[in-house]
Amino acid sequence: MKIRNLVASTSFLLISVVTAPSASAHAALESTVPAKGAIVSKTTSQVSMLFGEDILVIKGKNPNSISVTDSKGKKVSIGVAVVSGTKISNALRAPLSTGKYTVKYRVVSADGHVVSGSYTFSVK
Ligand SMILES: [Cu+2]
Repeated sequence: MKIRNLVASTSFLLISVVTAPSASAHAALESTVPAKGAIVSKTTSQVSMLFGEDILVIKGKNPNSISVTDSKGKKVSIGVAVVSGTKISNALRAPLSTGKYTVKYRVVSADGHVVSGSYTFSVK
């Protein structure tokens, strides 16, 4: 192999590694309802999240969870998270009291990767 070809193929290899779709290879959080930092009414009865890719559902087993707690750490999410394609939602114990709420989520992408995080919203 000529040096120039070697350099070319090495560069190609490097580019391939650098541009490997690590972020897009699994479900990234795209939007939430309520939105991050939003101020919503007491009648808000569920949280839902939309991901960029399908969320994994194993028949009879749900590896995905959403937990919503108030400012004192008291859990207000009830039941289990419901998954439908790229959407996951969880019911809340409405009506909610005024204050700040933290949503913690852990979902498994269709490719098996775990995506987790948290955000807050407020009730006025
Ligand atoms: Cu992935």
